[in-house]
Amino acid sequence: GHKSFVLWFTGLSGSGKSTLANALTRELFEDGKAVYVLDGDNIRHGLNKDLGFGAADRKENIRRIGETAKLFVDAGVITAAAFISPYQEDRENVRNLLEEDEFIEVYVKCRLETCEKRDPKGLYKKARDGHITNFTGVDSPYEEPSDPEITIETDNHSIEQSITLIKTHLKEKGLL
Ligand code: GGZ
Repeated sequence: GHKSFVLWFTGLSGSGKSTLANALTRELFEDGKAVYVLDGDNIRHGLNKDLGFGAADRKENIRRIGETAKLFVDAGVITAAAFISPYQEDRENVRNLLEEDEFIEVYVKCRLETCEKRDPKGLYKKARDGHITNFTGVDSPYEEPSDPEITIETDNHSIEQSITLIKTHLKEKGLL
């Protein structure tokens, strides 16, 4: 068996969290690891479909995801969680659920302008036009991590470079 842990990807919508989480876990899977990705597709449509995007719902969203990630780690699975998770306090609470070396915060840093240009689902446009409210970066805050284990600047790094950075960190920590 291998050591399991949570890679917690935080960043703006369109920063590349899910893309990185999926690309990295694919590689780990091919190396024979037990991996799983928690993201909006499997959490917000299921367990958390009762939650919206106000501050209290986002907090509860992250709390439940943290507890879920802890269960996966207990089950021996390397878990990648890809959520905006805009509040420092909520991320700290998840960190505190886990052992010191089991929570790796990955700040997927990307200029708002770049995320907005990518706008893969057209949500920034909807937010700017007032069709969606409480949109992160537009009319809802994003609190940058103050001391993340890893920062990836997706404006400047390719997916492959980013994965290499993360894997290098994990190897240095003896986790891979
Ligand atoms: C932010 C929203 C919103 C609002 C819908 N604000 O780019 P996406 O589409 O695929 O990822 C975003 C996702 C954010 O959900 P999270 O669970 O990661 O958010 S949080 O951690 O803050 O609870 C976006 C979509 O849902 N989306 N409305 N108002 N993102």
